[in-house]
Amino acid sequence: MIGWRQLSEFFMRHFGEEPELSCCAPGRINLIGEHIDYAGGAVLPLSISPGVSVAVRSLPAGGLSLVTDVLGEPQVHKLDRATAADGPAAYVLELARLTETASAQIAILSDLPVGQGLSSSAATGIAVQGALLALKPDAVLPSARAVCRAAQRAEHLALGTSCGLMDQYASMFGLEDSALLIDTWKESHTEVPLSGLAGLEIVVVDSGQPRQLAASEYNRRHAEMVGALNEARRLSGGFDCFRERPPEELLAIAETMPDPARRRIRHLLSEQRRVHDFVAALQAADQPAMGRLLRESHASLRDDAAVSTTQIDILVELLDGLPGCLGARLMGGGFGGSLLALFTAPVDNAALDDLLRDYAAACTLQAGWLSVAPGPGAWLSGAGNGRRSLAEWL
Ligand code: GAF
Repeated sequence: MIGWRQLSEFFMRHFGEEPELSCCAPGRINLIGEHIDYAGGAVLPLSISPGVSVAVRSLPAGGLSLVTDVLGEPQVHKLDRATAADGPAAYVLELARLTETASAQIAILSDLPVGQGLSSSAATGIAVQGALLALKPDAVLPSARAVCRAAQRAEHLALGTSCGLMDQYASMFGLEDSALLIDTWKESHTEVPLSGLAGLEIVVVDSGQPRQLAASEYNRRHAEMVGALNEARRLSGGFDCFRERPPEELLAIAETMPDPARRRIRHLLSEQRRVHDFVAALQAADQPAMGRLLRESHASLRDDAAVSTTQIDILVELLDGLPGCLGARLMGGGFGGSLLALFTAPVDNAALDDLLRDYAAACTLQAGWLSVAPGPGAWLSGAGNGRRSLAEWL
């Protein structure tokens, strides 16, 4: 994560003065529980060490100014409705509106790869709001959960992705030594210690496949899932969250429904079971079981959720065949983007590089990989101050 010194130098270079404070919010990986967070499912992400860092300074007037390295060559942008029609600038403008900030200088730096399923936009949503709220500690502050929901809403409105709450929640509440089992229906979580991953390396592989249609396809899967769930709710005589009903009962109902509704519900139910099985495997340090669950998850994402691509399927298969790889699967929204793989540490770099060359030859796509480590959830800091957890402060 980019620290105070580098961030405040960047801020001073563009605004000529020191920032007042900063907020840093991490990206996340999702161990398991994909495409179920918008349907009330329980999911198992963990926050990682790279993330988005935001420095701010309040102004009595003059509007909002933004400088960032994520919009190409850094330069100061004036943020108003006329100039920020869509994309990242509109997103930051929406986040400022949510915190009722009319005038401020904002600098954003990120060491989180963008578009690789590590949830850089959710981290931005948390870090921008955290920093702007910290500028006015005397105001009535929203709860940490409300900040997560606001970031989610801003993503819906400004970026056009009808995402669930997993990424924002993981970025806000993440812990260095635990994954979070998030109940997205109740908006609560329990901590699952990561000691069961000892001796493993968490590898994120960027497929190199651009996610141009990702938002529209993702939104379509979301709509299909919600539509299928509403139909199952009607046929079953009603429920609030699908987890109130025995999965066998809902599966039997799903089998009477036409495709794709049947397959979407099948994914929801089987992925939910895998999340709980993964928690048990993590607690028992049963690493082969974790690998098997990742492989099963990918099969379901490919066949029932239909969010994979031919290229990603090829890459998953290549990774699964690599000595030391326990299992691999598509991670995040899908339709390109990243994969998650668990490896017995240390990863054989040369073998992995060779594999990516084979993949490049087969798919004409340049893939890359990085090993990620867990990191803490969002925090506030300033010149000479220590860190303060954002979730605890709110
Ligand atoms: C994206 C979304 F932002 C999440 O809410 C989640 O639905 C994920 O895709 C798929 O599990 O990261």
